[in-house]
Amino acid sequence: MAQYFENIAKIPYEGKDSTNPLSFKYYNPDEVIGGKTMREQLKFALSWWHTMGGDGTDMFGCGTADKTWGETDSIARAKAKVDAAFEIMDKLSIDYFCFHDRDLSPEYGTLAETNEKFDEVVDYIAEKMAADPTKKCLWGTAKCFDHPRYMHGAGTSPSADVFAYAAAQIKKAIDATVKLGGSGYVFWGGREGYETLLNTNMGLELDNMARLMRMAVDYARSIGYTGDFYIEPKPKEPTKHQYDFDTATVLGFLRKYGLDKDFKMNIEANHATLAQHTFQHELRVARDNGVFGSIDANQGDTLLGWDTDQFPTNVYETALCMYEVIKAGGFVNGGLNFDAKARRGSYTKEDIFLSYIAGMDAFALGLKIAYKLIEDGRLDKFVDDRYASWSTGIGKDIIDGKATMADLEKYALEKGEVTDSLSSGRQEMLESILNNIMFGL
Ligand code: XLS
Ligand code: CA
Ligand code: CA
Repeated sequence: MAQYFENIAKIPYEGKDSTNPLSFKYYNPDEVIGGKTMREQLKFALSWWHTMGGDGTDMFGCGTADKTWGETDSIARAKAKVDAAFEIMDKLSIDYFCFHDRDLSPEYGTLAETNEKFDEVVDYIAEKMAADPTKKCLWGTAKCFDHPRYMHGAGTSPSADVFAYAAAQIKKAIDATVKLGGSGYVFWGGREGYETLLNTNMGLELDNMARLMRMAVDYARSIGYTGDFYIEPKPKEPTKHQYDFDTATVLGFLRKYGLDKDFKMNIEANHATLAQHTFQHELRVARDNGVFGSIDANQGDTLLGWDTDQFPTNVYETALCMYEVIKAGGFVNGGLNFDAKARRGSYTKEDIFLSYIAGMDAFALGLKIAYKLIEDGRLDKFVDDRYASWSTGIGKDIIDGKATMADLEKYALEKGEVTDSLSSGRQEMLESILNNIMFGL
């Protein structure tokens, strides 16, 4: 088997004092944290689109990285990508991968031909997985936003023919996900949104999006799929307004259409930033509503208004993310998919490894810090104390449904001024505790 990265050996864990850039400083796959190995806790995944296909092309210039994998023929290239992906996963100790149908195999002249070639590549991946059962599919999805037919959306297209075409494509992507034993299927609303309401029947578009999701779930269950379905919120880009704006908006949509028992969230850090939320906010909304599922691990740039999909290196963010993941009970079918790309200027093969190492180490550190935060207990205790008035007296009566508006009026009239029942929010002290725990040098 050809090696695509012959100058790069399997990346070892060398610990925090190592200066070898091609080593992990914090990610030690077999180290046990919180009763499970890091590998089981973090469930890292490679994203096929960025890593195997993304060559740095942007609207100002062509690609800088060579992602042809030495092949010009399209099927040969698709299979070379598979070989290279498995080499990368092996050398980085990554167990999972995520894909769009068209990342694996492009479109050909007709849908039938496209499907036939796609099957050939999926079968090839299945063979590789049979030879190395440590490699698993975290989730699959369909790229219903690339081709011109999807210019006005897929499930929300004004054309019923385009809706039908998208359904056919999604059915096939579900088949592939099931064939590869995927534990998740993602709906990211690529162009499911609008540019102007002047030409848009928003009510019909949302009804149709729900219809497509209902059909997809029913079909997948009918063929024995037992994994999760995820919606991945994003507020804008490519459309001005994306219907799956943020977790709270998606929850409203799911509940309206009776889909809330069928879907969880795939939360992406950069999309949270675009929605002007913190990553932790989106995770908390998902956790509090019982719909936390999976994560697209990356980071945006707060100075830019677009989706930069950078590798995550901000340890404050990864720590607070892992804090939410642990509090949500950890990953079940989900994991940490690196929906991230090396910068256009980081174009060498080595940069693929260096960027994954940076992201994986940042999450390994985040995991360790999150456990320290929980074991330390000061933050949790502060929050518990802050809400102590809800476990006794009038607070408990309200929670137990025993207090009426009239009861509360009587209580307030008797009590007098209540400002003294408050105490300081101590934000600065808590941020300092966080620093103390993170950098307990
Ligand atoms: C784009 C999305 C996309 C989804 C999968 O912004 O992040 O890559 O994760 O379709
Ligand atoms: Ca994503
Ligand atoms: Ca993104």
